[in-house]
Amino acid sequence: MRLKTEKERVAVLRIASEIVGAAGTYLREREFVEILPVLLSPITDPLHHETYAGAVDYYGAPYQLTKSMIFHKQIALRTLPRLFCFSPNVRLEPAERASFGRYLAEFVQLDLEVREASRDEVIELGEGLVVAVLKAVVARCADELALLGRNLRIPTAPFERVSYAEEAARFGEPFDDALSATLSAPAWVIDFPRRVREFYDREDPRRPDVLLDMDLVYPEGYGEALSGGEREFELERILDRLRRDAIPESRFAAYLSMVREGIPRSAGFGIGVERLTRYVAGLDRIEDARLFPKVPGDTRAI
Ligand code: ASN
Repeated sequence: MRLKTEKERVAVLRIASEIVGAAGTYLREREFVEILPVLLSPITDPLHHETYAGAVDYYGAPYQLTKSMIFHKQIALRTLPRLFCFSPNVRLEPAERASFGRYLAEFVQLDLEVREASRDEVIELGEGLVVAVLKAVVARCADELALLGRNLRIPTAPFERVSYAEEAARFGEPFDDALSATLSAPAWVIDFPRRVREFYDREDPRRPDVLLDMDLVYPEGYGEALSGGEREFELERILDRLRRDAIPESRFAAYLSMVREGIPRSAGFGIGVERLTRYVAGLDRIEDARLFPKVPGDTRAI
């Protein structure tokens, strides 16, 4: 649906607020510590697709607006074993992406990382988190869901897992929307090939070019929910990935000096708050999931 009344907008904002509260509670109860977001840094997620740079010149120093806190999560794990952050991300997406209804040039992701964790462990955590959040919304926002005409089904864990290679053979690439349209419960896509992902997701030591990563895909055509995986943490392997992806080491000098000192093995993920709100509230377009949305290409947004 598209929002038509202020009452509907209030209902969505209450649901979004419940999502943020319930997710934070779920993680705190499991000994996660919430850290404050970083918005400016010489290093940020290179992402796999092109966006406008988001560069800020500060006394000649090339700072960037955060695209994801992946590197800060890894470095922060030296201090805290389990952490999360409601992290504002600025990804100045090209205008063509507006038509998908699920991109914003500024959004918030719930980004988390766990020291010494495996992909299976963070998959289980993700399932628990999504189910807990949906249950909280159904229990506490029943009036809001009714007003929006949303009949939200609560999935049961474990969710189905499908491999990237099989789905690419079935639908072609990219396939998240086509796959999502066939699903009636969230499902994991695992084992992305190296060519479609960033250098920090860990390559399976036994299967070159296959990553130990995953996406969660929502049902009913709502598309991608979450991305994450196990991480590369050893200097030689990271340098090798940079070389193979033709990324100059100088771009990540600040990160590499931390890696040289040592960062822990880890796994984690980030789940988009507006996309989760869109799915929970049953919204056609992501701009209805928050106030002050920045739709790709819209330069009049405030
Ligand atoms: N936050 C994601 C992760 O932890 C990365 C991303 O948003 N690109 O894997």
